[in-house]
Amino acid sequence: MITVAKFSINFSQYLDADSNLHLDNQALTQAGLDPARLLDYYQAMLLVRSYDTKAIALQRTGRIGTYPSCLGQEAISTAIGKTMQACDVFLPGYRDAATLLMRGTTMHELFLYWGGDERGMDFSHNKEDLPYNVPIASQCCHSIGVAYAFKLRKQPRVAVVVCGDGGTSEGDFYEALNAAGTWQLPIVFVVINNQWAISVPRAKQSYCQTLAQKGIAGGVASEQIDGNDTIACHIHLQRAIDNARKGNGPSLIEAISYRLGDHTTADDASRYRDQEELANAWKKEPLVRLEKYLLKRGDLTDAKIETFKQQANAQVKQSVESYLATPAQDKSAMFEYMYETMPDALKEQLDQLNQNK
Ligand SMILES: Cc1ncc(C[n+]2csc(CCOP(=O)(O)OP(=O)(O)O)c2C)c(N)n1
Ligand SMILES: [Mg+2]
Repeated sequence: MITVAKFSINFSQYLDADSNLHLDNQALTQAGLDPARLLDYYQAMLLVRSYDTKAIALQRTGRIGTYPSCLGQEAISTAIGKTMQACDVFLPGYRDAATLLMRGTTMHELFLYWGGDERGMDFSHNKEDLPYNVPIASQCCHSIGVAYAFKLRKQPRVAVVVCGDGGTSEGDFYEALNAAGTWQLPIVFVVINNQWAISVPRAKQSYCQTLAQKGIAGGVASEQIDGNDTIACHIHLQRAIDNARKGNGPSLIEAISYRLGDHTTADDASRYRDQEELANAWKKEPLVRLEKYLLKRGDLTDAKIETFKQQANAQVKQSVESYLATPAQDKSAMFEYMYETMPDALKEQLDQLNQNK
């Protein structure tokens, strides 16, 4: 017997859970992570957390619908947005508000969407990014179409698609990996492994040692990183995106993180999740990890933190006010998005709606 193929999956972490950096300054500078850039990340994560907290409060008071919190995933999600170029295309799941915000989507737009108004997904900035995708992992197949178009047009652009640990069990995920590998498409797949798919824990999701190794089967360069380590997220995403842009093919990054909140506001995770596991996960969360590191370096002070928090909260408050002041669309709007020419069955329903007004 001979071994015909051998694989390994690397795991990378630079800023550990205790905020110690295992990377020399030269490598940090080479990666473009000077103090100003790291502070920019910190501020971005603060803003995302303030937005996320307010979104939950708005749901609790009946002013938006069901909402999926991104608490705990701020490092990987902001890094995706900050390492992509404006010309690239982002394909989100439903938990990727942080990336969309970094791409230029406004908070006002996100609140509109979660409030049931589809105009929120008609992005004012990143026009070619796709809207939130709720059917699990189908965005992976959409990313094949996007990246294939880039390749055909010979454009140096990259599609970045996110799915969850649960999403990696879907046929769409495997099919997309196979196509991306076979055609060597400019795609970066980011699997945000937050350890839970609603109430299904990672251990029951797949017998694979890593989710990253699923990419290897499709011929996609794959690795694992600490998704709560901003520095690892930035460096490895930048590398994968640059490679795809240069024509060096697709990559998959499994970002290890943790869903610190409920699955959505319609869930109560305390019914199925061990409180000790949750308490341990809080010790590894990304925002405080970066905060402690920047404080240690003297690049951040308690006074600056307070100012940044106030600035973030003020921005969120303003967006909430503009959202709440937006008049609702006419109910007929929900019939008008799907088809260029409305089919008879829909016309009938629209007529009924108008009669009942
Ligand atoms: C095709 C499909 N099947 C089932 C669901 C119901 N569903 C919604 S979220 C979810 C779990 C997804 O978990 P994961 O991929 O880990 O993403 P996370 O919510 O943790 O970010 C499921 C099964 C769905 N939305 N789409
Ligand atoms: Mg998950």
